Amino acid sequence: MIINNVRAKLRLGETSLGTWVTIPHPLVAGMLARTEFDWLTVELEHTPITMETAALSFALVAARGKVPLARVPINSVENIKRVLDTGAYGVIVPMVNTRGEAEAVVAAARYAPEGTRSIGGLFHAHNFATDPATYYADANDQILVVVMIETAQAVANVDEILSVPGIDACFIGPNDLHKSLGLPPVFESDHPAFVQSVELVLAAAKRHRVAAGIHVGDPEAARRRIRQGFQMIAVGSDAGFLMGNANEATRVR
Ligand code: 3PY
Ligand code: MG
Repeated sequence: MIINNVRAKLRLGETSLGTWVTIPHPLVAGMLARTEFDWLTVELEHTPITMETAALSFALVAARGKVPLARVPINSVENIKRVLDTGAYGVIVPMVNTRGEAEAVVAAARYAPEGTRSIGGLFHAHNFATDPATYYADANDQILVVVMIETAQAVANVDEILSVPGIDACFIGPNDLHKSLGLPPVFESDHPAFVQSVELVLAAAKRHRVAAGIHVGDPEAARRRIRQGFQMIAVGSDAGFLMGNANEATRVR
């Protein structure tokens, strides 16, 4: 069975770089899998990407030796089950605000005894280049479980959330976090409420030995976050890269 090397790296305290796949065609994920990104998150929260497109994207990314992740639309058993059963190597779950919600994520993502994930399917095993029996035996050691901390409530509850067994990483959504703090949504700001929230989450992640992650807008911000102690960094998105370069290309007149 293929090892989820992003989970392995994070457990060793190493840094891992990825981006968001939002354009609804598997070829986009497949192309990005030919870059140096370690992982690619298929974005199901804010895009029209269907399960079929997501499954094809997971397959192409895995076949190219990279780690396919899925951000689910909302924390539910159905969402988590479907992306894992169609071959994602991990889930990123938005808006996890309480310990109970974090426990529900782990229950949905891990097989018994750590959780209550239902047995079934074939695509998960194929993406890990193994058979279902081996997958069922090893999945709990390979699936990356990431909870998003992106509200003031989640920051207030961060110790209760991150102490739930079975969570590998937390991931800050800076836009939602700014909004929740009553600030305009952006990837980065110097607003003390935002800066302090980020530091609180980072310190809690260290205390509970889970990797800390964050979404940033550009490589310079990624370098800064890595120096600060973040391990799981998402830089931009496919659509952002496309529009950024397209706008740059028109700056000839
Ligand atoms: C946010 O910034 O709110 C995000 O969810 C980024 O992934
Ligand atoms: Mg968000």
